[in-house]
Amino acid sequence: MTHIAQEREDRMNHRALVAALLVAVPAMVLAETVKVDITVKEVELPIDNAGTTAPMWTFGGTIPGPLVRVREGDVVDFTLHNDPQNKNSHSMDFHASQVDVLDEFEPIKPGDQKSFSWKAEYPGVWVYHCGAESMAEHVSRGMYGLAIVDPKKGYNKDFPKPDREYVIVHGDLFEAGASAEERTADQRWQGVLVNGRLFHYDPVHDSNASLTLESKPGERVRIHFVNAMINKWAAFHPIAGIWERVWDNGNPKNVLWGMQTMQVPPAHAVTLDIISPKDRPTNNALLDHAMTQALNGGITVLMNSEDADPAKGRGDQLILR
Ligand SMILES: [Cu+2]
Repeated sequence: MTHIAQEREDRMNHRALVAALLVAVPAMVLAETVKVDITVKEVELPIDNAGTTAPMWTFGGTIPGPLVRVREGDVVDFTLHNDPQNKNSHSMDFHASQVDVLDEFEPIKPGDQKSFSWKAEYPGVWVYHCGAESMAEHVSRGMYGLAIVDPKKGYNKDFPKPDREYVIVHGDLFEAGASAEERTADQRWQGVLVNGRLFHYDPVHDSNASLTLESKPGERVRIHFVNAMINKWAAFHPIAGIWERVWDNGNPKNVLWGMQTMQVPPAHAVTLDIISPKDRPTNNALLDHAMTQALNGGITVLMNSEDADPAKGRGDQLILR
């Protein structure tokens, strides 16, 4: 065979292979590269429903920081920006990544930026946080968020598609002037921030609360719960309900059935489903059942009624702000 004929045959074989792959593609979900940029901002933020503010440090200006959602197998192409207005160095530690703590997670100065990539190898719910010195201060001033890595296989009978999904992140509120050492020793602790505010979604304990989680009777509501408190374990329980299933770390392989109270250590996350009775409107209180933590901010009301707002728990309303 001449050189040219061989080349032609190679090209045809290559085309046949590409055609075969294209036929197979609709059944597969192709991995993507997802670009994520987050800017650290040191800002005054409201920490309760009355609008009381405190000096907080944040990813992107909110507590928690932006929800990063990708699919198992995707590559996250990440850039951290440290706003030039800030006074402190900051870093990013994605629990979902497997990299080098001294390289990717190194702190950067105000005005600097740092890029790194990581592959989402495991499905689940993963904390991210700042790891700059003192980590106790940076995290307890609000520098945390979460990444949800959806399973490559998608939903099935063992990991059913929910009707609604909500994110609840519990973090600490210390007195604004508490030092790094005091925070580390759990001194001058004031309460539990639920997605950045005390009693954020609890009009029962705070008459200034204007938001609650909502669902219709009988819907499957999936809660992605993150414990971002630096020293305290959370005891996450749905009053007047039962966790139908719980997936530890949010991984579909780690399933528990019919649970009451889930222990969630600092810097860990779980995914929990609750299904309310179909036949009548009901309410649940989703709380940290450790009483000091419940009664100092860590309670959320879930209202199950036919009037449930169809937008809540869907689209960009997983974290109610
Ligand atoms: Cu920081």
